[in-house]
Amino acid sequence: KTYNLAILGGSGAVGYEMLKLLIDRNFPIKNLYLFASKKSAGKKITYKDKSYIIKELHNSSFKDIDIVLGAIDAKIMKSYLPAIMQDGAILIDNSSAFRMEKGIPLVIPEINPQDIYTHKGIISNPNCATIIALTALYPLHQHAHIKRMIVSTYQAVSGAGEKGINELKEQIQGSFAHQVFPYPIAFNLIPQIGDFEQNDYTSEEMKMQNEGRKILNQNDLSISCTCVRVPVYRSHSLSIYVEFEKEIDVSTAKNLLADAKGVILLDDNTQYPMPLYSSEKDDVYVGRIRQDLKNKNHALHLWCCGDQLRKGAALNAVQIAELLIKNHV
Ligand code: 11C
Repeated sequence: KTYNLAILGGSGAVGYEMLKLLIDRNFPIKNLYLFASKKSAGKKITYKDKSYIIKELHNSSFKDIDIVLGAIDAKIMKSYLPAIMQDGAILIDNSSAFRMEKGIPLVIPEINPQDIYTHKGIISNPNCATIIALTALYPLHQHAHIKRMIVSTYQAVSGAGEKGINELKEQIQGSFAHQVFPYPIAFNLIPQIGDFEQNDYTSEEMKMQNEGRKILNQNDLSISCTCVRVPVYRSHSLSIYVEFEKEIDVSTAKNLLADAKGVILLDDNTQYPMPLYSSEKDDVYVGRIRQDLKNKNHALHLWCCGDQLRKGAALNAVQIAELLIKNHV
């Protein structure tokens, strides 16, 4: 069987990764349509000798579409939902629009693939930093059960899409103008991603706890985050302190991670994960695993890097689509 697919946001950084992955992973495609706003309509996107013309997104775009991969802004996504539902397509949405809604599965295929069976037309893709952190930590969680995490993120500019990449490029060439980020990002670090909430954390910082609780089905999970934008084009990095209910030591953690799906262990004190290695790769790289100096048997520190356009966005969505068709859901 083959399927009609639509990528919403086909002219953007995540949309392009979705296109590449569908082709490279031989997704059974009947027709593939790329949609975007009027501004990008008519643009030609080429991958592996095949070209796609971006079409303007309308409410009527979803006729005969089986699977919609959403890589557009949350508000715009919400406005198209009635049309998608009416035409009976399944939406796999990368935006934050529906992630925390009750009854809408929020899925990382390595962690909670079973949740796809509960979908009623929408499956949400978690936030990119959340996917990268949880993919790296889930094998340890299964062994020792995570209680608490303190996370600092180092997030690449492409987390803000193509326009984030362009802003860094222009600033490296000498421009000080900035529109996408609140301050110049070239040669700088900006400790704000998203808007500030009442508790002084940013929206991006709250996502890991809120989404983590839903994905792991654990309401008392405590995650405090500091999210920082860094002048790296691609791949988010995270420094994580993680406390467990049960005992765990470094060698057990390394063995678990060495065998884990979607994870590459790179930890021998001459080699460690860096965006340089993880960019344009599917796996999350994990290393620098150390025991906490005080909470010795129950807490670890580690460092991980993952391509947030791939596993943090497009790949996770395509994996969900693959699960759907494999299981005829
Ligand atoms: C960034 N993670 O790096 C953000 C973008 O909830 O999916 C993605 C926001 C989200 O800017």
